[in-house]
Amino acid sequence: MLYPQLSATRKIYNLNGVWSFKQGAYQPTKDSLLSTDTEAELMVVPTSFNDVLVDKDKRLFIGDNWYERLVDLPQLQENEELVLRFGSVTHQAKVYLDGELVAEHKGGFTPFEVVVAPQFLAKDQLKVTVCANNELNYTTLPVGNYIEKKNPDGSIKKVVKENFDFFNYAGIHRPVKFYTRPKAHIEDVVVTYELSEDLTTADVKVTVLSNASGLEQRLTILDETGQIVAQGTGNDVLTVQGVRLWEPLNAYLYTCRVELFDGEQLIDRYDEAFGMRKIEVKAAQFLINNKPFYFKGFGKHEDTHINGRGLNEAANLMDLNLLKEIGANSFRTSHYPYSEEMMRLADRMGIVVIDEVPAVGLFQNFSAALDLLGDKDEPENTWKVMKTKEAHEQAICELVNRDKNHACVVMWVVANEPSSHEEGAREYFEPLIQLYRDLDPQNRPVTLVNIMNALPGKDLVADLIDVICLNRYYGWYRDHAELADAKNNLRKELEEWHRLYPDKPVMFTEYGADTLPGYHSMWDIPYTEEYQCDYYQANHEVFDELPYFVGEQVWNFADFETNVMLIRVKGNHKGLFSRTREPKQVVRFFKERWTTIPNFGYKSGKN
Ligand code: BDP
Repeated sequence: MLYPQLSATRKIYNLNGVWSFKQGAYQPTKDSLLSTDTEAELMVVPTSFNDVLVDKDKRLFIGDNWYERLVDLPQLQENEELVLRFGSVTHQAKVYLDGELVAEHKGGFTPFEVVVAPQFLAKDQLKVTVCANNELNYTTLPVGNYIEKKNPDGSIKKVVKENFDFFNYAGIHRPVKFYTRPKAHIEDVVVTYELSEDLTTADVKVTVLSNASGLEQRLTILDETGQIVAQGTGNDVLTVQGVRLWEPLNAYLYTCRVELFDGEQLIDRYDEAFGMRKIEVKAAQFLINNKPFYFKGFGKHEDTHINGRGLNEAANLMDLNLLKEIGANSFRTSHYPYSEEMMRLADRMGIVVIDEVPAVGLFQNFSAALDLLGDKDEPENTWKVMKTKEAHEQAICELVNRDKNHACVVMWVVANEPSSHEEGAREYFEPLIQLYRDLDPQNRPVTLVNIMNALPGKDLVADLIDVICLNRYYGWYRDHAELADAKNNLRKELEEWHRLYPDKPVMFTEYGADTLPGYHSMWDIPYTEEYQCDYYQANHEVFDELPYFVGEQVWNFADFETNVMLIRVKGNHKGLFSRTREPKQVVRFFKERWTTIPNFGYKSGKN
């Protein structure tokens, strides 16, 4: 799906701002007006509604969250159509125009759009109503434990206990836009390229999806200065000489201009930025542009004060500036697809991204939720109780469709910490991993982020993926405050993975220790700033011994909001930065380490 862009043939109207809002029952009709409902209040778009409402029950409300506004309609040309587009609505959306249901979308982290049908364009004004439902259960991604409780008055209260370790923020999280496009238009652009062996020449193939027949497709590739470097039409392969590669922290983006012409008349134009780089996994190395890359970076969250999970572009830019400042080069979109705006920023700044679907919580009675669930029946087999296959397939399709052209994306994640050691895991994941491989026009590597319970030998899927990505907490959840034991056990486990899969690179996608800034100790006492440093030091000593260990992404970039749990002190505090992005002591330690580890050539691969 194309990101909305202004062009000679397309206009954009921003529908962000203040909308009417109500939780619970509302039936949009032709004449209804949410703003006149006695329970209606105001809400800003885009943002999570949770923290903005300043009321505990509303913050934790599960069910239908209604948004509505009136919009003055622009005048359209005879040959134009109007599209209503949402960057994301979390988690299930229903969209009504003048009270009529026109679109539904499941999944809270990917865009969707609907063409405004002609009957809605006859008036000057249109009523747009959106229902954002935030229920999660065993059919959705992420997975939630859905419970219904009885209120004293007999009514039902819906409750979702997250089967994952972040707060279930919801609402209209990303921009809402109207855009116009010609009725005969470009629907999608797929850019692939074949680089010569020395990476200096590229044969670029641009596949244009269009609903128009009989129009000429003109293709132009421009460099960053706007100079034309290749031109062609339709199915031509466009050859670019003297390629400037997209490199980590040294980005270079070309623009692929796609135009539809009727004779000499321009019908539609769309510019897609793209970078060229080569990704390959072999001999226990992760190669970018034929050079062994070392991942230095973070698992993150879309999480800021006030905005919750809503788009916060200033925070995004600040985070990537901090990421660069500390000497990092990458992040993982844990645990869901991040905004299109963030992906575009990463492309421009040369930040390497591991891209993840919201497949988190695929572990029945995941420990983070355990103390909330209380006395539950014995867990059954995850793969018998989860009914997430359909949602999972859809999430993969929509993610690849959205992010396929991004140079920053170097690998796909099929799931974070699923129960990959339980019977049925292989049958569940094999077709999903294959789906990524079938869909991705750039054939990027695919991984599954492994949980500590699925140790080598127990895990049932590692042979199907390209890179062994591990979330490990030796020195925190295991060997707590026993860093010498932590090192030994970590080394033992890594050696075992390498013995089983000698050709696959191994990396950490999570490791970390909760740390409360301002807590200090002469000794290695957990939660202190000193312990965080000692914890990382112990882990790094092991990483540095192993030639097949190709990356370290810490958990987490910043402290973030979670559900209330015994093991969470107003959120998860494993950040190197606080939630307000103030550095903990460990930041200096990382900066020293990461500015001395080169992006390329730090590890030699197999030993
Ligand atoms: C892992 C999860 C992550 C948690 C983290 C932690 O992937 O979402 O926040 O551990 O416990 O289980 O801090």
